[in-house]
Amino acid sequence: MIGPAYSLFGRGLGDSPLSNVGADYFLVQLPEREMNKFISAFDIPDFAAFLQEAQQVKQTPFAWKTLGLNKTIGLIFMNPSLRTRLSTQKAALNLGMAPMVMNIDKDGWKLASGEGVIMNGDAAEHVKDAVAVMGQYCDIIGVRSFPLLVNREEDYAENIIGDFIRYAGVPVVSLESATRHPLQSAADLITIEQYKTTPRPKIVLTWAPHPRALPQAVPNSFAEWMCAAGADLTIAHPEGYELDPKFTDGAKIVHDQAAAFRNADFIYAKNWSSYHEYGQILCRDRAWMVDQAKMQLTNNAKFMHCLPVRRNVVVEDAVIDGPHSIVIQQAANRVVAAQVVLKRMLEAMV
Ligand code: AN0
Ligand code: CP
Repeated sequence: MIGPAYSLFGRGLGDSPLSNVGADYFLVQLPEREMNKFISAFDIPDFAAFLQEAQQVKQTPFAWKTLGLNKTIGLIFMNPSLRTRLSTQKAALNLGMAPMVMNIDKDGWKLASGEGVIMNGDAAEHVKDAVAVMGQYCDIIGVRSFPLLVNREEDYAENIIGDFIRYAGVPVVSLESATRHPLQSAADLITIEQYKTTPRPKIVLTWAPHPRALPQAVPNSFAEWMCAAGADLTIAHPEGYELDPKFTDGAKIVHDQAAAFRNADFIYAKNWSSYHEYGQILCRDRAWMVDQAKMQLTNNAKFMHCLPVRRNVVVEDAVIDGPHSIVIQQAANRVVAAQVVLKRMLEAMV
């Protein structure tokens, strides 16, 4: 519902949803309409207004179909993607933009990075030059680059997206970086607002097993956005899977999954590898899979996952195919989230 009664986790429209993130943030905050990057929750200083815009975009997706006329977005992928690749193109097309997609890992030159590097190895081009050139062809650039999960300091320094911001000369959108996936989290926030039946629902982010070591980007980002929005967030995971505390300030952290599920309104499942024993798989206990028995403990909770998901490893078929699963609606909201972000960037250009 759009209107004066609108609220975000019980907060009024005039309240700052980011008031719990500390004073530093407000010092670096951009003016509201100047949006030259979208890499974290802090690039949305007005969650309630963002959600209102999302409602408008959902209702009338083609109302801004000339806003992006003669504007081009480059979507640069260093890793695979289904949803981000298609939903961001769809969002750009709804706004009248022309998308160009490049799988730079397969179709581009191998890139070097870092200052002063002597490029006598595999890399034919420096990221500095490649990104500056992309900026000549594009009005907005999106980039996906996963962490290598070998060196925590390197991954958490976010050098790749940092290089894009430094050298592109145009606004940059994260399509999932080493430590965050903000377009996913924005869609998750929109989805929770859409399906919540109480002002401040109980939201549970639960770790679930997976055969491969996965990034912490999705859970980091989900926690960051939910905490910034003032949500009631519980994070359940086996010991050793604590996330970087800078993302979880305000969340309750527990190791008893069943206890966490009690009275939950939303269950958000995701695997991640260890942050402390960086990139390691510490637990393979199948009991952490989300199944019907555990969902019975909840308050008829909606089931969420960012997808792609491994069925009967992360979540049982009966749950993901059941009446409380909203994973497809969640994926549909990726278009809405991307369209609000691109719309804001385009509006700041005119
Ligand atoms: C990725 C991850 O966990 O970050 C992408 C999720 C959107 N997932 C996989 O690699 C399976
Ligand atoms: N959820 C998500 O970002 O999916 P893709 O990796 O398929 O883009």
